[in-house]
Amino acid sequence: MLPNLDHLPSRLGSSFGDFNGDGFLDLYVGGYEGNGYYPDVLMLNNAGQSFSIAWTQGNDAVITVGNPRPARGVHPFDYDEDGDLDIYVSNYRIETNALWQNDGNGNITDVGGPTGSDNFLSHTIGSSIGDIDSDGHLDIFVGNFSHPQANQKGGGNSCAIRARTQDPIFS
Ligand SMILES: [Ca+2]
Ligand SMILES: [Ca+2]
Ligand SMILES: [Ca+2]
Ligand SMILES: [Ca+2]
Repeated sequence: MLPNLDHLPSRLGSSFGDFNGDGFLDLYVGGYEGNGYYPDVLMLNNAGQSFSIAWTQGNDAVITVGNPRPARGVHPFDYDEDGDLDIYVSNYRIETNALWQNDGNGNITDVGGPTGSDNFLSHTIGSSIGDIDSDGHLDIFVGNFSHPQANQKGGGNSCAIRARTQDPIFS
């Protein structure tokens, strides 16, 4: 059984992954916007029997102050190559994207800013993960909404590639 979530039409992205490493798939559900803004939640799998909400996003928006950043895409991957799944979240309303670093037990901390992956001042619709430059490290392709917005990052086409370096930092 899944916990009930308010405002299901405002849930545009979600993804399964074993975020606490117990062998059971957990679920990260993004919260977008509608008649208000809705937080992302991380649900942990109770040994294949049910899911419980273990974490709820705070009101971390900078542009739409007092609300959670609105998510449109959820992309788990092990960005720091320590064996656990971290989560990249594509956020709208020119809010920063999140890169939730996992401590291995499903406790997550946003390192989007420190890692250079937050793609500040862009409406991100969705992203994709892959080793774009074939150096063995997973990179991020960030798909941004392209209405005229002089201060969007990513140059003329508004999309951006965030290539992971050794550190791990994205450039
Ligand atoms: Ca799990
Ligand atoms: Ca990791
Ligand atoms: Ca980790
Ligand atoms: Ca790469």
